[in-house]
Amino acid sequence: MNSHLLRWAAAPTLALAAAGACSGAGADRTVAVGAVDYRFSGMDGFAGRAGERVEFVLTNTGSADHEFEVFDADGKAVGEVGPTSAGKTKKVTLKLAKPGTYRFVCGVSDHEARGMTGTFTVT
Ligand SMILES: [Cu+2]
Repeated sequence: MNSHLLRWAAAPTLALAAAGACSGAGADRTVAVGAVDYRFSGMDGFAGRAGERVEFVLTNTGSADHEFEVFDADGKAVGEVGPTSAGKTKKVTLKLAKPGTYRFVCGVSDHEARGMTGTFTVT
């Protein structure tokens, strides 16, 4: 009797979900941010480390649309969670490249003036 051992090299399943686009792939951590009419929550006590990638997950529990835009210490736009409707959640992964005081605002209408703004530090 000849017995043939057939070995099937199982191809490694490398690419499960190849393109992670820009949703959390490679983020160093996730921060949940809340938006209501008219303030943010969840950013108290947040501080970043230069070079890290943070996934900001914005949940709008208000009734108006809200955004979450981030600017670095030079006032340069880092990125944003765009207009998010009431009851919805959207997210973005941003690289906090440089140290300094960053600013975040809601860019919808006059929401910044109504108090939807704040800062955090990156060291
Ligand atoms: Cu807003």
